[in-house]
Amino acid sequence: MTTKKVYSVCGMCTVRCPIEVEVKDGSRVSVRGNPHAAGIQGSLCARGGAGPALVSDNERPRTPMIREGARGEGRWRRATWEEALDFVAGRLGEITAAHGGRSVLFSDRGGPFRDLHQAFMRGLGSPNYSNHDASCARNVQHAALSVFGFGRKDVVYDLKNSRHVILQSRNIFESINVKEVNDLTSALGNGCRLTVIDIRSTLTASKAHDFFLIRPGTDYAFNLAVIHTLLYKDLYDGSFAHMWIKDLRELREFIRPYTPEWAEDETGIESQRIVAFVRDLAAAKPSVVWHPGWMTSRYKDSFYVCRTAYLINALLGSVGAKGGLPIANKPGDVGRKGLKKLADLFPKPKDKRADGVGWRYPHFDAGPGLLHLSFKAIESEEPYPIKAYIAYRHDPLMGFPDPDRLKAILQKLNLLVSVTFSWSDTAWFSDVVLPLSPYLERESILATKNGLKPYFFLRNRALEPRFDTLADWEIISGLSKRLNLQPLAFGSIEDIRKFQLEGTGVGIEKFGATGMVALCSEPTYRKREELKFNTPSGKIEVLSEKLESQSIPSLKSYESPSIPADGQFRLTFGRCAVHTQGHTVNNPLLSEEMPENVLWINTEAAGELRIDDGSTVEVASRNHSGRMKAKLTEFIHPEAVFMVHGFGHTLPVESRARGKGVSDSHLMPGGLDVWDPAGGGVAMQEHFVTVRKVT
Ligand SMILES: Nc1nc2c(c(=O)[nH]1)N[C@H]1C(S)=C(S)[C@@H](COP(=O)(O)OP(=O)(O)OC[C@H]3O[C@@H](n4cnc5c(=O)[nH]c(N)nc54)[C@H](O)[C@@H]3O)O[C@H]1N2
Ligand SMILES: Nc1nc2c(c(=O)[nH]1)N[C@H]1C(S)=C(S)[C@@H](COP(=O)(O)OP(=O)(O)OC[C@H]3O[C@@H](n4cnc5c(=O)[nH]c(N)nc54)[C@H](O)[C@@H]3O)O[C@H]1N2
Ligand code: SF4
Ligand SMILES: [Mo]
Repeated sequence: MTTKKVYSVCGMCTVRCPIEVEVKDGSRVSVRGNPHAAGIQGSLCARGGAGPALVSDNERPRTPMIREGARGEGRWRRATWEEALDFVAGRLGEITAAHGGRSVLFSDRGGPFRDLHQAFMRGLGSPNYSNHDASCARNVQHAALSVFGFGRKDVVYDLKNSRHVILQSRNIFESINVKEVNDLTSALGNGCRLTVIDIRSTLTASKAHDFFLIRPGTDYAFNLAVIHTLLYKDLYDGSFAHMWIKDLRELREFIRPYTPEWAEDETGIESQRIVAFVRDLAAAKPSVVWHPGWMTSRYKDSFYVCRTAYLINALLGSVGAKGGLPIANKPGDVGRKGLKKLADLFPKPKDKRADGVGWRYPHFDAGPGLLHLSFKAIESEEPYPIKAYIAYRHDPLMGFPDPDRLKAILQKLNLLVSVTFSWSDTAWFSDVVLPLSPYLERESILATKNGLKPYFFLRNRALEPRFDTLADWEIISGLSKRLNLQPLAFGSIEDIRKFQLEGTGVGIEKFGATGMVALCSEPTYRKREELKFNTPSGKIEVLSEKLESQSIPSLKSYESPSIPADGQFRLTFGRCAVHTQGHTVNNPLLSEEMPENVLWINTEAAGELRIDDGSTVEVASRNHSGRMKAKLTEFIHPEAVFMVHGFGHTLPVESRARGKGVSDSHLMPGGLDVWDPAGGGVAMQEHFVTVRKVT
């Protein structure tokens, strides 16, 4: 028996935890967290543990496929890689010859390996590289940019050293990032306080010292009252504010009417509880993490919830502080050189983005733009036609609201390509499916993790592909060769990695021992006096020139969310611990753990509708309905119903997932148009449904 150890990166979700894979006899694998990685120390979540089942799953695309029937009909022709890559490159060549490079749209899942994709898009001459984030964390990203001048990942959540952690619409023990779970667990063991603000009681809430069951969509009111209490009861960190917060006077003026008593009516949370909570915060400052949120594409004012969360951190002096939100170090911050960028192989495209980001909307981050606005550009052909779309590890037909409408828009394309390791609604609707090897069967380009102690890391191939699938770089190189993008037509992963490491002083052999190369020896915090913000004033800004110049208020007056009409509920959603979005529901192990989603509904509200626990209900929006089981609980706000996202699959190729549960995205009619022009995210919790008992 031969045993080998391979350092790699989990691919069961986008957190991408470092892993150690043990391979016996070239085919039997077991996976655990990389024991050398701080905060991971061998652990994985259930989904990470189910990685080998993804490899053994026969119900995934096993060869390239070219569509024969109508889009979505499911008639396919199996193709060789030669044929499939020739086909895609040929079509891309025709389309770019007729409409220019800018007529190609590409979206992926962001993250540390995106350089390869951005390089490919630059090679094609298209500015329209995008990602999923308009349906995830754009509001919090734009909030960070507006107050700090840098992005949300330029600060670290120093959970491990925190004295009080506040999770507001952040279900940390079920919507998992393994390092965050471990760090918070260890902090709780050391006496850290945990406060959870949610519309329902989650596993995370069950571990909290303080739990606020808030009326859905009123978090902004809650945060305004917290700021009011900090300022008017003089509980904030005055010396930090003096040094680093601009426009404090304007904030104090604006916040005057938003008292805890006022917030009580909005949020349903007693004012004395808010005041007592703020006193607890003040006692723990500056080692406080008020999490600004992750999946924040929820409301039309989610952007302002995130902005106020950052401002509260600033008022507590936690920005930059140990145990708070210290600044993340990039290689340059610790005196090292970063990886050489593949994107720099080609010049930056001159065209404006089709989604308007960077010109029509100068206050948004142009990096990945806003995908729902690119979809609009496909529909309107304004500012110019988009004719090809490559969805790369992305399933917008599951992850954006109102898939029927999106399908109608995608019909305008001359080419729709999906690169994926599992079937998805988008893959099924595509013209070509390019099957990617699951992460255990492929290697990736080198990547960087910024943080208190930044490091480079790599994903190695643990197994040879079972089917006719390829690695990312093989697909991109294959296309680049055919499209005459010679600089990107690398012949081997070693060549790519050599290129990336040029000038860094690090050789590839340095990755051998642990799969990672640390760029400094100890976690590095900055002194309070040495913080730097990239805003025009160099300080944390309450008033943002960028927003104000677009007639967007920096401090928006509060508007109360509408109360559901009689017989209706606000549709809310989130994640569960054992599935990732829509793409693990058919996983042989995880589908057993949780085969379907259920509808959380308040016991009293259910009683009025004569719905019993476990009975089947029909959930309906204007033009869609679905059937699922009801879960009755007093621990959800009566205005809301809740379901786990990612269910309601219909594809005939997914026998384990098909027909199980309900898709939340289908219950959001017109949802592509419901978005926030201040924060950029689609607002997916601005939809209402009816629920009735099925007899
Ligand atoms: N209604 C509603 N919509 C939502 C959400 C919700 O809760 N409700 N959640 C939102 C959130 S938080 C997010 S992040 C997005 C997620 O949206 P997506 O990113 O689209 O979701 P995933 O299911 O993670 O991945 C999409 C596809 O990528 C494939 N894939 C996974 N890993 C890889 C890989 O490493 N390489 C390649 N090439 N393919 C891979 C999967 O097989 C899957 O088909 O959806 C958002 N949309
Ligand atoms: N197991 C697992 N872990 C994951 C993922 C996964 O798919 N599965 N996906 C990863 C990704 S892409 C993301 S973005 C993160 C998401 O991480 P989170 O943002 O933490 O995840 P969610 O479960 O979408 O939402 C968190 C909570 O918000 C609550 N909520 C809904 N409406 C309101 C409201 O109006 N006010 C308040 N205060 N709370 C509200 C929900 O009840 C839910 O418990 O998780 C990541 N980790
Ligand atoms: S959080 Fe779980 S699924 Fe996601 S990368 Fe880490 S181990 Fe894998
Ligand atoms: Mo997400």
